[in-house]
Amino acid sequence: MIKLYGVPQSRAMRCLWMVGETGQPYEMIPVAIDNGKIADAELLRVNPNNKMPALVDGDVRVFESMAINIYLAEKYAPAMKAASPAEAGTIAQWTLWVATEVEQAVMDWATHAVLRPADQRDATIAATAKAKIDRALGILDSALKGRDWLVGSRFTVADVNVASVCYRLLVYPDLAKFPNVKRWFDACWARPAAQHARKLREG
Ligand SMILES: N[C@@H](CCC(=O)N[C@@H](CS)C(=O)NCC(=O)O)C(=O)O
Repeated sequence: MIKLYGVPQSRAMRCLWMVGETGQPYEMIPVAIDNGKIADAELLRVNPNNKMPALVDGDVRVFESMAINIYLAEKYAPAMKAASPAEAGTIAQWTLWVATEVEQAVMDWATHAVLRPADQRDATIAATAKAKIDRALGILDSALKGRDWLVGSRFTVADVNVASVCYRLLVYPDLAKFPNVKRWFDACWARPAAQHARKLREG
């Protein structure tokens, strides 16, 4: 059975969503945390970075949340994987884009506009992050003009990857300024597997 190491309150939620899309049975293995730090010999054997998520599927071991999702699509969700070299390029494009150009800004904005108590927030970090997010959302909005999904005309792993990294933007006040993104984001998060992953995370 697929083993997914991590807790839903971490980036493992992205893979919980994707494994739910495959319909495959899986086991979620919570990692041991000591004094706020991961202290889990089993996780370390699977992921030498000592970070979650990590995945074991028979002889296959994968770390990096986006790579885990691509593996799951390749192996278990044929309709969600690339159907051509062009689609493979576009799936990689959006996946790498969200991980390298967007993720940190989303984390910074969430930390300094939502998560920390008001007296521990840095307004400059929040504003800088918001400017980057607005720019990214503009790019995404143009890409989604006249289309339902990021790649081809069906829901793919690219949609899971981009929407799940943007999880914190579910409470982004300016999302409605990007109507194509809003329509797409709502459709992504309405999927049963996404709802289930959210429920596991949020309780
Ligand atoms: N790029 C990695 C990042 C993984 C990551 O940083 N995971 C966090 C939890 S969300 C973690 O395990 N942190 C523990 C640590 O850094 O010690 C991925 O997307 O899987």
